[in-house]
Amino acid sequence: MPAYAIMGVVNVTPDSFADGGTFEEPDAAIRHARRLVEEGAAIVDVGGESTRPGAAPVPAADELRRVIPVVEGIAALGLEAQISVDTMKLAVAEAAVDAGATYVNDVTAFRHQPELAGLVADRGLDCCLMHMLGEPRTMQEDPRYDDVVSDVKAFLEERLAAAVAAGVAEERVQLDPGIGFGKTLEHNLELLRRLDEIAAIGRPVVLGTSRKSFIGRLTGRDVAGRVHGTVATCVIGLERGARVFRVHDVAAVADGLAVAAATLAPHGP
Ligand code: HH2
Repeated sequence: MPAYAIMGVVNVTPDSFADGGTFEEPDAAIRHARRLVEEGAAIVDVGGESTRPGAAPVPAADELRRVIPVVEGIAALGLEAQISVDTMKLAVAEAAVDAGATYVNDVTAFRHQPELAGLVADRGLDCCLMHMLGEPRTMQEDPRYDDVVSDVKAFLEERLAAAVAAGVAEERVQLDPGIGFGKTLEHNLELLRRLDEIAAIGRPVVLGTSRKSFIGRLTGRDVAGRVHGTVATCVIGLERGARVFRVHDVAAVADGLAVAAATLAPHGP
């Protein structure tokens, strides 16, 4: 794996917090994926269910209808990028894999449907297991930890072990602290500050800070104005050991990471 990879977000939803409704039409989503790859994304992450705070679950039939034509369309382009499906549902992941996805990004870390681990194992897929406290509908209601970094780390170690026990090859697993998923502003900053402790688990760390509300809290910007703050979090994240950056603004983050990576490793990539 190269020093880092950018995962571009393709939300095929009416209600995602950052870009809901913008890419609801399959053609618009497919064009957007092509653009993100041209801008430097090595992975495109296609999702049909918003997990923003307060979001209601989406029935599998709706998620399938949103996601599958887009995965098929992106696969048909033959881009130099891996297709990821952002879902917690076995039926959606299975259909997406049949359509060309080779990466499963599950924000419940195989807790919603443990059978998802079997699919990842059987098909030899890559996966991302993310930490979330509670569920999207209620996760931002007074989240508490003993020590947020130790708690998230213990959770990710447990989910990694569960995935391996279900037959997933350890080298296929990436881990994500779940920025914004049941976390206060201070929890998010503490996780970012001490991300090296999560990286010490020994699996690639995925970081999803893009345009999130804690950046808005710090800068006073609305969602569209959070790109500079997002770049700052990615640069810090790279320095603290993150390897995959899940972002909406690929071109800006690619520039920031290129400069940061050259500075951190002056003798070559
Ligand atoms: N964040 C979101 C969704 N999926 N997956 C991972 N691995 N890490 C994240 O931080 C993460 C994620 C939320 O962002 P977005 O998809 O833009 O919004 P929404 O959930 O409203 O569609």
